[in-house]
Amino acid sequence: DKTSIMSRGALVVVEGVDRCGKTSQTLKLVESLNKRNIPAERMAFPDRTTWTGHVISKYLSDKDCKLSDEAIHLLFTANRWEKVEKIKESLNKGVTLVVDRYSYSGIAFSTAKGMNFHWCSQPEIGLPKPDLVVFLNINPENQKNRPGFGTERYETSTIQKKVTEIFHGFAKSEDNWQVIDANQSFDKVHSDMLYKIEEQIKNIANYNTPLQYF
Ligand code: 2DT
Repeated sequence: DKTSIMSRGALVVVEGVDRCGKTSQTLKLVESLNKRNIPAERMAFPDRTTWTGHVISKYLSDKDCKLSDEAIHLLFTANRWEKVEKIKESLNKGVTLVVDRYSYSGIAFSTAKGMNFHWCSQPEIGLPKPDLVVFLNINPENQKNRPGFGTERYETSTIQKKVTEIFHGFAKSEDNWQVIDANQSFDKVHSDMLYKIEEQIKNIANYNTPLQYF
């Protein structure tokens, strides 16, 4: 009956380098979850539609846009802080969020430029901590065979290589990270991800796990 207690949604983040399939996989996940009567929505960072998002989009697409590394780093974080209320509201309504990139991309891309890891992590403190981070791990050979880089900032093999190393560090040190072999077929990657997410949703319901914060 309607009085049964509904549990909160899961905060799921998908991380991985360019061309690992993040966008198409996150879209497909929301579709599959909804088909199973699990309310779910997709979110992506940076969200280029907000005020900070406009500046970020300009910075990424226009190499003449001269923002200091610190300023753009803080704007990426502010772009997440702009969405905190929306994130909490959705989760509390029982909606699972499948998020394309989050704080880990923020830290990884900035430290790949040579910035200090500790400094980069500080403004993330207090943001909702994902229940699960799915890392789509693709080997460089396969990455090369997929459609090429675009023209935006950071779309170079040097940056992508460094970011991959930093992601592997997170996968080792963070308890909420799960590595998925993204060299497999699209459908296999999808079902592996779906399995992990459904498992997470069940855990939250069974143990009534509260949302955590960085
Ligand atoms: P997309 O190609 O996924 O739109 O990302 N980035 C992203 C950062 O440098 N810091 C961040 O906090 C986030 C979320 C990664 C655009 C680029 O922005 C980078 C690639």
